[in-house]
Amino acid sequence: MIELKYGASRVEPRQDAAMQRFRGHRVGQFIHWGLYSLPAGRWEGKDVDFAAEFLPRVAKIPQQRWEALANDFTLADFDAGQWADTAVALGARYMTITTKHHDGFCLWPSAYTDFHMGNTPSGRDVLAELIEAYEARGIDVNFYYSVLDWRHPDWRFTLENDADHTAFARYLDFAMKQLEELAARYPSVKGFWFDGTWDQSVKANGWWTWEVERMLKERIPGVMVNSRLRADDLGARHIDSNGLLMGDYESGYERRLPEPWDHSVAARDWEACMTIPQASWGYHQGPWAQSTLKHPWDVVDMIARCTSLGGNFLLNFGPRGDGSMAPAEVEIATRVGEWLAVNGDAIYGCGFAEGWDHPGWGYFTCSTNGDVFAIVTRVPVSGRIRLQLPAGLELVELRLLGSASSEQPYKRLADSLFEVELGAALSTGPLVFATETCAKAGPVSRKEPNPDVLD
Ligand code: FHN
Repeated sequence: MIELKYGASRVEPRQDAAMQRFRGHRVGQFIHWGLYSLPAGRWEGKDVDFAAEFLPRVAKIPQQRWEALANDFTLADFDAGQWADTAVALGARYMTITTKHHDGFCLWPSAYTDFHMGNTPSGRDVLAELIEAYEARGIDVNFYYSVLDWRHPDWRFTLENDADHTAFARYLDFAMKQLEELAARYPSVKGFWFDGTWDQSVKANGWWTWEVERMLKERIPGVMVNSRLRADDLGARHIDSNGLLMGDYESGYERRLPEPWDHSVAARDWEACMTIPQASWGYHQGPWAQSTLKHPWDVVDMIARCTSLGGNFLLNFGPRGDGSMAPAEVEIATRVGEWLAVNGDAIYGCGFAEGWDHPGWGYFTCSTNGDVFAIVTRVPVSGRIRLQLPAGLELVELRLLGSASSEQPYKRLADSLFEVELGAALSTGPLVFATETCAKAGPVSRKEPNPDVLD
């Protein structure tokens, strides 16, 4: 073990009520909204085919012109209730909103910069409005905060000399004050989601990331902090130099998910975040983004995959510059939510199904009471799946969620192997079967070893 002052604060996952609540949520709504939502990936009449929130960098927009966008951020169509309704439609149990992204613009009236929502025409406290609307619907609110800040004069990517160290120390002080401010203004926030922490300057200041976590937890008991905030004494990120998770859950899966058979990830709490278009977090109006929107069943597949591996899924929305949600994203949310309304028993509060091998046709999930669900997201051309039970279990019943039929659409192929006929219900999207099993009587016969696979 390496002696670390700023490494992980625990060896085992958190088990307190706030953590268990977060773990059970499984589905969250991410929101990227800021000045970049106004140009929405287009500058001077030309589409810039890159993530919309990177527009000022990619299109090399002069700082003054970027800041002038604040005058157009009028919130003409912003309605916190409408956003929260979209989260309800999605079936999200929590929401994470960008309080400050890399361009430095703050969605709250910060005392430590002029570049904030309070200095836009409406001057509205949108974070307060959002918290009220979401919490009224039973949805937890978390804050995204970018440590990286392209605008702040003291931000440094690397620390080359004494002057850099001095400036960056001022920057860290500024960011700490902003975080204290957020915690004081919005004490019901349930978690902080940090980003922009990958530069050498931050990695060289692991103590600060540790101090931020400590400060937030002292001010808001139970608050969650993602691993992306953290660096240890030696600059290791997410996982400290002794292999232990820093923060409360691992947040390294961004626009990618673990392999479906990689059960090792289930040993930790984790969350994956995902865009609806291929690669933009902020709203991008061009065909580069709009022609790549995910199908609702792709999203369901990802939710099921994350749940089956013990992780949460945070689906990003990019509201438009006027404050309205993009209709195509609302439509996707609604379709996913309709599926969850029928099949949510297999997702909320569920996790890895110990002993059930990953099936090629989808996923197994397991509730806290041990109920196992078979989620069929990849239908074989035969319209049938093979259901392999763990050794020692007997199948008693299969119940198709959302169906009143008591028909048992399976037959035994071998000892613990069953074939399930999927039937006509397929058109309604991924099917979920609740399995009822019992222990087998008599000696347990193990699966035949596969001679092509080496253990
Ligand atoms: O650069 C950002 C990006 O804009 C977005 O905020 C995502 C969300 O996870 N995080 C960063 C890249 O890691």
